[in-house]
Amino acid sequence: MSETKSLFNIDYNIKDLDSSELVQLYKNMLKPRMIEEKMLILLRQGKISKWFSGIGQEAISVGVTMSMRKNEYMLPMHRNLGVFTTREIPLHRLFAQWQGKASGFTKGRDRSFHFGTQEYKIVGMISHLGPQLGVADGIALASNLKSKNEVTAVFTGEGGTSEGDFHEALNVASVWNLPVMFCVENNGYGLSTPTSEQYNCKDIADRALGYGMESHIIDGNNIIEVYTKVRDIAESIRNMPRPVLIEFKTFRMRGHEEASGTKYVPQDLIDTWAKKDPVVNFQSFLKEESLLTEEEEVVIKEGILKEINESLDIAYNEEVIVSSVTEELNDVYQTFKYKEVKSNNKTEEVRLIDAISDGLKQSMQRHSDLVIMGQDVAEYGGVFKITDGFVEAFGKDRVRNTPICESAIVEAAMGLSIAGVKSVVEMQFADFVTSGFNPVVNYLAKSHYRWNQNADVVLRMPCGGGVAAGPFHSQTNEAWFTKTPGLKVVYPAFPYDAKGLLATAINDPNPVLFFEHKGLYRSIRQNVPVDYYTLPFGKASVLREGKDVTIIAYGAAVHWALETLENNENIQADVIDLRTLQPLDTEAIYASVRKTGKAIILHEDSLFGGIASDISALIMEHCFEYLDAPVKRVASMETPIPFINQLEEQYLAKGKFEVALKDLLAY
Ligand SMILES: Cc1ncc(C[n+]2csc(CCOP(=O)(O)OP(=O)(O)O)c2C)c(N)n1
Ligand SMILES: [Mg+2]
Repeated sequence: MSETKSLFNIDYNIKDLDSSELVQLYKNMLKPRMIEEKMLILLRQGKISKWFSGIGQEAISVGVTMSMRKNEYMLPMHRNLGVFTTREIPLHRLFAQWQGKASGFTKGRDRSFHFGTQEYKIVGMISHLGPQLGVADGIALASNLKSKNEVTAVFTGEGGTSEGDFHEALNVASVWNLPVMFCVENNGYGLSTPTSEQYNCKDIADRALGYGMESHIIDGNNIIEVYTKVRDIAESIRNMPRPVLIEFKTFRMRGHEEASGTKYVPQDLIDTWAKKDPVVNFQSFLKEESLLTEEEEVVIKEGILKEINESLDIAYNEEVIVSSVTEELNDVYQTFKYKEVKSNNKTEEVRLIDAISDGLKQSMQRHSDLVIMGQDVAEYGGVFKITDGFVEAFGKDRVRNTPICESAIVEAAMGLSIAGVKSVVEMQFADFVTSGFNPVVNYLAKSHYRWNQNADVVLRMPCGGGVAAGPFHSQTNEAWFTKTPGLKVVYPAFPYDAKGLLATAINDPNPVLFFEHKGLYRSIRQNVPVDYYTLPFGKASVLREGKDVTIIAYGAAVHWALETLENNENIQADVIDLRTLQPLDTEAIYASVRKTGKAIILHEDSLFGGIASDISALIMEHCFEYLDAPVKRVASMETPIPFINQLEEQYLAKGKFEVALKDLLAY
């Protein structure tokens, strides 16, 4: 081989591969290369908008994809065209995707490689890079739970490894022993940033040690090495499920994206790596070994070119999407046909916390693969003891303690949903959702709209003040989520509603944030059906009826309003408990305001940008002629929520309500 070695810049050791496999590897690398060359021309002609080149990195996409079984999920990034082509997605569909045409994968809603397809078991990236890694964890967890012995392959660049998501995902995968191949394509740069400014260890593979994980370093430009090693690693993971970190050493031959150029890259580096071109070298090797003739080469190239051109024609000739407002809105959520399960007559007086716990338990019984994840939710029973006894009833597979990593767990929940498994994630406190904010608002919320993939996830959010717990254990942050299309937001005030709405939240295939007010957990009691039942979303409950004024509230504020009315028996008010904020029962609001002519909205959240503002605007827009006074909003102070009782009382809206209500009545 020494002569061979001097001829090629890459040392090919073909091991057990036969000639047809070798030629197949070559063809699979050539196709993305030729597509890219065509795209660069189209880019110059202004026919496509943006291009992230994977030229020089094809061996990784192709070698990894050929190591995977067709039913195993792959989560590629922006330079992994070879994954899509090796999975044999029809090129015209890829081109249509890039042009935003209907036969693409996102109905023109997202660009380039930002799409997934269950048909080809590919889950494309969101722009934020890192979240893919945690989503892979979830898919792999589903494989373990269903004893499927499948591998999940996820990609990241070396730049993406600096994101918290990378660390969280590797840690979770290791602690849970998930069958994931974490494929790091170390191509020297993250946009303009060289590796020396990105991380400070010798090899990224070294990080695996810290997570208690196996790792490998592979020459990413050597297709034989990539394929044979990854094939063996994948097979070994199938036999013994576990995570493996693989660092592929390679180089980004072109700019970050085509418009940005490569000025900051030293020319000698580009020249050195050009000699290691994975496609050119392998072609020379095959020819030298007489595995590929000049004529065969020509035939292969002509075949690919024909396919590219024909597919481009199909895509170009496809009509542009005519957008319809209805279709756009309909696709934000997966259709959910609410099924009412009626409660039987047997009731028991329970606290809010018991109702939630019982409801959750009954859903665990009804949905045999429903998984609960959260910090300390297993043997400890959760910090509020909602899941006390669940491990004994359902086992540790389904009631999972998580490391402290909200991002990775929300991402894992997304991955479970992709693999068809429902989950409930307990945020220890709603405040901590900030550490998993990105996957909530960008992954869970947007996936159905983007590529028809629902996120069958309920996030339980113990929230709210009045418990002297200070700025980080008392917030009620529902408005961060009602703002984001794609999420549903539930906020019950009573045990009966909480239990029935939680059952519906779990049945609903869309992402639901389920707010549970901590101050109500043990203070509010009610007779609640003992057995399972459901309640519909988008239906407020009218707790009291009166002709003078409409009071609109949710959560703890409902109780503040009721208390105020108890102290003022002369006030005749409609009290509307919204119960769900998204969807919002606007009809109940309008009907009441049209009757009373006056509306006051009370909530625990601070005023600006709170839900009261939107409800006020809606009333103004829909009931203006019926109003006898300006709509009033009563909310907490525009400060963080403070710790000590006296400050907290001053902060909360509760103390301001009575005066505001009387002012409105006197208007
Ligand atoms: C959270 C986030 N921050 C920044 C960016 C902008 N951005 C997109 S790709 C990229 C570089 C990624 O580098 P690397 O992970 O090494 O992948 P490569 O492009 O080299 O394949 C940056 C900074 C982003 N998309 N998301
Ligand atoms: Mg990089």
